[in-house]
Amino acid sequence: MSTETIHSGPGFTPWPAADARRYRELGHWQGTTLGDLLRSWAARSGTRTAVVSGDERLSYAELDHRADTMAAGLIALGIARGDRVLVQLPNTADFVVLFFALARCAAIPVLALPAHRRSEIVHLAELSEAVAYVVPDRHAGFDHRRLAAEAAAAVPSLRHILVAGEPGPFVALSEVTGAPGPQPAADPAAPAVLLVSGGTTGKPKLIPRTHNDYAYNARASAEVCELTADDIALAALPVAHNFPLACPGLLGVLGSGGTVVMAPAPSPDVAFGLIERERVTVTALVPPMAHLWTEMIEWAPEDLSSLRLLQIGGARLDPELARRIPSALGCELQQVFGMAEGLLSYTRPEDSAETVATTQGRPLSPDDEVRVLDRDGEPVRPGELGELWARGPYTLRGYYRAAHHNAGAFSDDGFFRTGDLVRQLPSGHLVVEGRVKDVVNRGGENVSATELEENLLAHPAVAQAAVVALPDATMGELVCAVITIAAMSAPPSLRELSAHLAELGLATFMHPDRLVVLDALPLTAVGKISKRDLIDRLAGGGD
Ligand code: OOB
Repeated sequence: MSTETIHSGPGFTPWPAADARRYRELGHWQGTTLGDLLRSWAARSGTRTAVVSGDERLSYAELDHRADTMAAGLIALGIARGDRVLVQLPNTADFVVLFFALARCAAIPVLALPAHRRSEIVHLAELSEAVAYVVPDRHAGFDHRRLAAEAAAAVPSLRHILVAGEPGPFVALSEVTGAPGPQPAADPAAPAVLLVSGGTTGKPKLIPRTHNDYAYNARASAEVCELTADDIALAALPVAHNFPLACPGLLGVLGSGGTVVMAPAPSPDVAFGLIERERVTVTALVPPMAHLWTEMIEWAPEDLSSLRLLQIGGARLDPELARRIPSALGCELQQVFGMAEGLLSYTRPEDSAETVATTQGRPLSPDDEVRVLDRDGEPVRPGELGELWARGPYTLRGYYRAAHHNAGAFSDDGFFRTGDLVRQLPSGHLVVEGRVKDVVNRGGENVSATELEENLLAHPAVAQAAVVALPDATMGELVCAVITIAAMSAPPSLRELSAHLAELGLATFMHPDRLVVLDALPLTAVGKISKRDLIDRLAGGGD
């Protein structure tokens, strides 16, 4: 197959030639594949530790060699250039070796998260027409070989099931090796990876990220985070997610010559011990987990003093929690607003503490273009609320194999419609105010879920809050507040919460009609509060 066919092949929307030329001329796109990047990192940092996973420690040279031997094994299995391989591995050295081995076969990993189950896996395998599916034997109490058997029965394109660990009826990933030989040339402008969209509605979509754009994503992020070869990063969130993978994450740390420590879970009982043992300097979390860390740190005997930077992103961070983090955890905080589709926004080391606590930073690249538009597609006045649209050197121009959806998700001139409601401050900093669709339509009045959640969180007894719509025959939708209770507090009644909201000056139509108190809120595969699951649960009468 010629590179041209892959490049313009079905499902992938390349950047227009003029933009591609500009991004190359500006030095953002360097024309190197991820497989070749690892080779240059190994030449530079050969004996240094690249990856720590359990008791295993891989130097850069060992990682490079294992990627080559696994690539040879994959090629022997018939994995060819442009083939998609569904990968569902937890944070282990196997993930890293496989990721680079696939790059060296010019094959494309489809990065499922360990928490995905049958409906997502079958959908992703069908959509990508994956030829292979790679799973762990068991992870977090779940037997992935059974899921693999179901997927193989349902999706005819799946020719190989490879298992990290005990293979059962399938092939052990450890057996997929061979003497390193010639490898197919990959096109740096072709997709290196298909990421799974974090969207909250409908089935997940696939996001093609090219070698050029993803390498830039990781390199520029590493610069903003001032990573050096002395940094030791904890991959705490599932590393198949864009944030711990490339923002700057695994790829940014390896590009800086540092060490990545793979954590099997982000929870304090696992992560704190690894931070102490490996002298971890930087990690990334979603807000619910950051909240848990600040609660548990008081009781934890571990020494976290090596930590210099905690990145938090993926969902709205309560400014109160943001202000507490530096003193509670003894490190700097960075807010990261990002999306698998591309655009990243970071607070910077030179930002004031208040800017870090209350904004989601500035776009990563000087060549990121952002527009904040009203419902009619007109720019809002500076500082006003609108929908964020983005275009740039690492923001996709189309979802994979989604022509119909793409027609509504991009402007004619290639801006991606993020679905996020933001304000842009005169300094360029973005403040994310919620999702366009995250409103409850209560008898024609629009209630912003985020605004109500912020006000609920201001009540001392409320630890977490999520506002969702409940269908209602007369009002269309009712406002339902779901909360968890702060330690040592009594649950407030709906009437008490209403009084609290009135005191804060919130209009009566925004007050919740229903209150549900839960021990814990359901989370998505990466650990964000999952409103979809919450709505399903409420509909099922499970409260
Ligand atoms: C990250 O990526 P996704 O693809 O899982 O989710 C993207 C969506 C954004 O469109 C936005 O709605 C929300 O998650 N989000 C935030 C946020 N960061 C992401 N909402 C409020 N504040 C933030 N800081 O979640 C992701 C990818 C790369 C880096 C960081 C996060």
